[in-house]
Amino acid sequence: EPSLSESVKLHRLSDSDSGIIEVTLDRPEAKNAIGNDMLGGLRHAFEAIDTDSSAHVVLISSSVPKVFCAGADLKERKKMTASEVHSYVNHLRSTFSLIEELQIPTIAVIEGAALGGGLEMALSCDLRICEENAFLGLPETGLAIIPGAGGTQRLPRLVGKSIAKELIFTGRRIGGRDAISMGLVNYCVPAGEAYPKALEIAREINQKGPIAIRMAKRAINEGLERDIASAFDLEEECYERILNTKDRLEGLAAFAEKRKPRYTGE
Ligand code: CO8
Repeated sequence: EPSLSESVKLHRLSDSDSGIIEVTLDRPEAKNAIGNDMLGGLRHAFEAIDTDSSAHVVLISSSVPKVFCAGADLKERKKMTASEVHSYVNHLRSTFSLIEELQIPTIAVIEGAALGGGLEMALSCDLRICEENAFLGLPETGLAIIPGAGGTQRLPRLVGKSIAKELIFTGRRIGGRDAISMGLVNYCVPAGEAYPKALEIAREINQKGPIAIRMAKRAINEGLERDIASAFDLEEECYERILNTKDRLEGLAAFAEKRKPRYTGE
């Protein structure tokens, strides 16, 4: 596959896993800090994935031991003018929104540090799997800034207002076990097991009706932003969209014939 930037690799799994796409952060010398090159690479990767109807689920992983992502690149930041910082942060925000609004599910594989913008990226994903020795935090207030790429909004929506405030006000790093008890991650597993766990979940999703998965994600994400009556309307609209699919008929046929369905995304 083409390399999109030095620090972001895009890879499609093979054979029956070919609906699974892996985006790997690969900038060991800076612990996957998000510089301009990585930001451009992330944007290209997710734009490509969003227009690929054969992509069904995305893993976001790191090739760097003990690190998911160290957040914004603080060395590049130091050299930026005020207007460059402004445009960098806007680019970071819109890239994380692109991840969040991707039509297909995304899973962050957190094998180590997920800090600042690194945790904000993971918060933009649908699911998070971490290892026991991972640590997560939003240290921004210690740098006299606030989480500016969605952290003040996505964290409280995920773990509640009170816990989000404690994590943001103190900037404290928490371990994987605390993260699971707060509902910040879906699973906390022993070292070395996050990737296999994420792959197991990706495979489960990959076998489902692709349009159904897209509609389910849309109904949940957009519905949570609406009042309940209009959220039910949205569910109905998403349901209507799957009624006319070939895959729905294939699902019924497979059930009747006691075999596995073969979905085509039509
Ligand atoms: N930016 C740039 N370089 C970094 C960063 C970073 N965020 N993190 C690590 N590096 C570099 C180090 O400077 C070091 O470089 P060098 O070899 O030249 O000294 C190299 O990576 C290795 O780092 P360490 O020696 O520290 O490696 P360790 O394995 O001991 O520790 C950690 C790894 C835990 C990741 C540690 O490096 C760390 O704590 N990094 C800082 C993490 C941090 O504070 N991140 C938050 C940044 S703020 C942010 O993301 C805000 C985003 C929202 C923007 C909105 C603003 C308005």
